[in-house]
Amino acid sequence: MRNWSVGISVMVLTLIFIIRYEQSDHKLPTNHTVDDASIEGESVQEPAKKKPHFMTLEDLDYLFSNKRFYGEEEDDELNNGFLVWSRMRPFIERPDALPETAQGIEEATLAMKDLVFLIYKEKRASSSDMVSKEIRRNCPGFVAAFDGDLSGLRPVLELPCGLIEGSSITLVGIPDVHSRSFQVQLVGSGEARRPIILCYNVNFSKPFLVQNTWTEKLGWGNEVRCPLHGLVKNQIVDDLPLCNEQTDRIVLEESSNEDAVMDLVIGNADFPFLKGSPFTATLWTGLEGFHMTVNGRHETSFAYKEKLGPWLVSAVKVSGGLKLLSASATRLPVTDDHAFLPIEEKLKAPPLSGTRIALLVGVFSTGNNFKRRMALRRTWMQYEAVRSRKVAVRFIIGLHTNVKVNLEMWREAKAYGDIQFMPFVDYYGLLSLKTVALCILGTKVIPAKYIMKTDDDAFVRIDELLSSLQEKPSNALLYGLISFDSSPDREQGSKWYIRKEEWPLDSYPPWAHGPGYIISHDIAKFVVKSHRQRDLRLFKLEDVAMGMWIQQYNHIVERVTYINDKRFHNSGCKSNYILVHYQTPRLILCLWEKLQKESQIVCCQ
Ligand SMILES: *[C@@H]1O[C@H](CO)[C@@H](O)[C@H](O)[C@H]1NC(C)=O
Ligand SMILES: CC(=O)N[C@H]1CO[C@H](CO)[C@@H](O)[C@@H]1O
Repeated sequence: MRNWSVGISVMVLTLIFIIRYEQSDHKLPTNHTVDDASIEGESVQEPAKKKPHFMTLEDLDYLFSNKRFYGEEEDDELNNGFLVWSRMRPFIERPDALPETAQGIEEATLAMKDLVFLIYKEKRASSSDMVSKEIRRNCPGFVAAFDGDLSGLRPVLELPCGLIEGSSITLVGIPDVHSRSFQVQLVGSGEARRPIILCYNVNFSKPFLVQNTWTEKLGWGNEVRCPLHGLVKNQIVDDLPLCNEQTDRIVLEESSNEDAVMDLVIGNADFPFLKGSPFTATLWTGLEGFHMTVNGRHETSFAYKEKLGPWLVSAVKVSGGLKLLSASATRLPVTDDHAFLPIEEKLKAPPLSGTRIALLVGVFSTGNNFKRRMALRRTWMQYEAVRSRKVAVRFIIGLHTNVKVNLEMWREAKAYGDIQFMPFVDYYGLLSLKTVALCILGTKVIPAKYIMKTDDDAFVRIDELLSSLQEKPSNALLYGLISFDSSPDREQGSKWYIRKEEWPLDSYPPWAHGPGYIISHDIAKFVVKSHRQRDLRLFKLEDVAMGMWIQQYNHIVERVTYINDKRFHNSGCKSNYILVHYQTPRLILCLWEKLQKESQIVCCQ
C-alpha cells in the first residue's frame, strides 16, 4: 500500500515538475542518459539551440521542489553544496567570458537535469524495495570483456566514471593477417556525436601509428605520428618520448619499394604490432598524457588536449582488422560507499559558526578524483585547527559530463558537507572562474581573514601555515611561491600557450604558483567587486590571473606585500615543507603518518 502511494506521488510530482518547467520557458528536461519510464511516455522535443541557459537556484528549486519527498533535511543538504552557485551568474554571463564558458554552462545544465532524473529514479527504487545493484555500483574499479562479448560495433568497454591518473586499459588481440589497419578509440560521454579523447590508429601500410583527438566542433586535432617526422623530436610527456626510438628507426630503413616495406613489417620486430601475431597493449594515464605499452615496451605518448582530459572518457571502442581476445580496464576511480555505510563523524565538515574564521582553504578538485578527496579528509583536514573551525576547507568542483560521476559527487557532498558545486563543467580553461568563486565563498559565505587556493593532490601543513601567517600583514597580502619575473609561453601547442590577444605584454606581473597561495580578505573582496563591475579581465591560467588582479589592486592601494616562501613546493616534495604538490593519495597518507607518528617533516617516495 505504502509503496503504491510513493510510486504515484513520484509520478505526480514528476509531471508537475515537467509542467512547471515547460511553463518557465526553459528547455525541457530530457533523459539524456537515464531512461525513466514515467518520462518516456511524454513526447519530449529538443528546442532549437539558444544562448546557453544559466541554471539559477530557482531552477534548481524546481528540480528539487519536492520537499515532501526529500524531507527538509535533504533540502538543506542541497543548499549547502550550492552556496556560491547562483552568485556566479554575473561572472559567467559577461560578454567577454572565457571561450569555454558557454559550452561549460550548457553541459552543466544538462548534467544537472540528468542527475535529478537519476536521483528520482533511485529514490523510487529504494522506496519500493527494488534497490538495483546497477544503481549502487556506479563506479566499478575494474571492468573486463572477453571473446564472446567483443563482436559488433558497440563499445568493448564502458567506463561510467571515467579514468584518473594511473588507470590503465589492456587489450589482447591479434591483427588479421591481411589487416590494413585497426583503431582503438577512447570516447567521451554526451550527445550522439561523442568527442574522441584519443584515437589510436595502427596502420600497416607504411607502417605507422597515429594518435589524435576529434570533437564535433573542432574536428580532428594535431596528430602525433610514429615514427616521428623530425620537428617535435624532443617533446616528452611525463618524462617519456612521444615515440619509441626503435620504432623511429623504421623510417631510416624504409625503402621506397612497397613490397620491401611489407616484408619489413612482417619480419621487423621494431614495429610493435605484427600481422597475425598476438599482442598485449596497455594504454595508461599519466599526469600529462596517455601512454601506450605494447608487449612490455613503451611505444607512444600523447599529451592530453584541452577539454579532452582522461576524466571524460566513458567508453573504449575498437574497430578495423583485428581479432580482439580480451579487453579490461583497471585502477578506475571508485568511491567509498558513503551512501550506504555510516560516515565517520570526524570526516564530516564541522558546521559553520557564522563568525569570521582565520583561514578558508579552497581545494580545486574534479568529479572522479574521489580517492584524492578522501585522502585529504583523512589527513591534513584532520588538523585541530580545521576540526575546531578556525580553518574551513572546501572542495570547489564543476560538474562532470557523466551522470554517474555526478550522482557519486552528490552523495559525497551530502555525506561530508565539504563540496561546493560550480555551475559549469570542469574544463581546465574555466579554472579562474573557480578562483572567483573561491573569493565569493571567502567573503560572502564563509568570511575568512585569509583565503587559500590549493589542489587535491597537494598536502598542506595547516599548523605551520597558521603560525607563519601570524607574523604576516592582514591586508593586501599575496603569500606563496612567487614568480616575480616570468613571461607568457608563446610556443603553440604548449599547455600554457598564450596568444597575444590574451596577454599582449612580454611579461607577467608577480604571481604565486597555483598549488598553494594565500590572499588576504581585502584582495578577495576587491576581486569579487571588480569582476562584478567588469573591471578585471578573465585569464585562463588561474594563478597568473590572480597576479594580474592583484597588480590592479596595487595600482589603487599601492601597498600590496608579496611574500615569497620557498617552503611551498609546486612540483614534488622537499623536507621542511609547508606545502607539497603532485602527491598521490598513498603519498598523502604517508606524509600524514610521518608527521603524526614520527613528528618528521620529510617526504615519502
Ligand atoms: C593507412 O595509410 C595509408 C597510406 O598512408 C592511407 O592511404 C590509409 O588511408 C591509412 N588507413 C587508415 C585507416 O588510416
Ligand atoms: C525522450 C528521450 O530522450 N528518450 C530516451 C530515453 O532513453 C532511452 C534509452 O536510453 C531512449 O531510447 C529514449 O529515446
